[in-house]
Amino acid sequence: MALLPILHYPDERLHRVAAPVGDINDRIRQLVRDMAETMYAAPGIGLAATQVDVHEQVIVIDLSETRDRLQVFINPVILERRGEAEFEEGCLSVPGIYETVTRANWIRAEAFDAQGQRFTLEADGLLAVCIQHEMDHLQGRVFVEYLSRLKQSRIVAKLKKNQRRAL
Ligand code: K1U
Ligand code: ZN
Repeated sequence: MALLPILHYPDERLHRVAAPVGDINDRIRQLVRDMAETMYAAPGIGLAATQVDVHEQVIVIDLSETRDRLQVFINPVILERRGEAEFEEGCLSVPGIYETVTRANWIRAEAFDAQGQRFTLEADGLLAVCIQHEMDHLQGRVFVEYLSRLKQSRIVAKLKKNQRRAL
């Protein structure tokens, strides 16, 4: 297994649109294992392939406290959305920034697992938020892009300052 480097906003590669996975084969299963290791190490509760500079539709999520309930979504599609909820979100590609975003509070989604089995799932609360946040990554969208231009430029300035401090 390998820890993969995570791209940081405003890296242009975070804006690439991910292609559907054609064949769920050993290469994709290795990518899933590496993404899971990277997410657990960060630590985070989700990760999209876009964030590790792989532009294919693969997401991993684990909301469990025991960190042993990995959920894999390959070629995910949202079939239905209901309601609205505000949630404070974070992002491994925007370290140290937490902002409130409004999203659907209930979704029905379809995806393939790492064995190539299609499944559907209904989600609410944090799981619904996390799936939507990760699916946005696959579309090249980062959560801070829901905020005002002023907030976005303040966030970019803060991230650059933090990067300079870390050198
Ligand atoms: O996409 C990502 O960068 C992962 C992101 C997922 C997410 C969090 C909150 C709302 C929506 C989506 C994160 O995991 S940020 C880190 C985080 O939330 C966390 C880290 C450790 C323990 C608990 C939460
Ligand atoms: Zn994110």
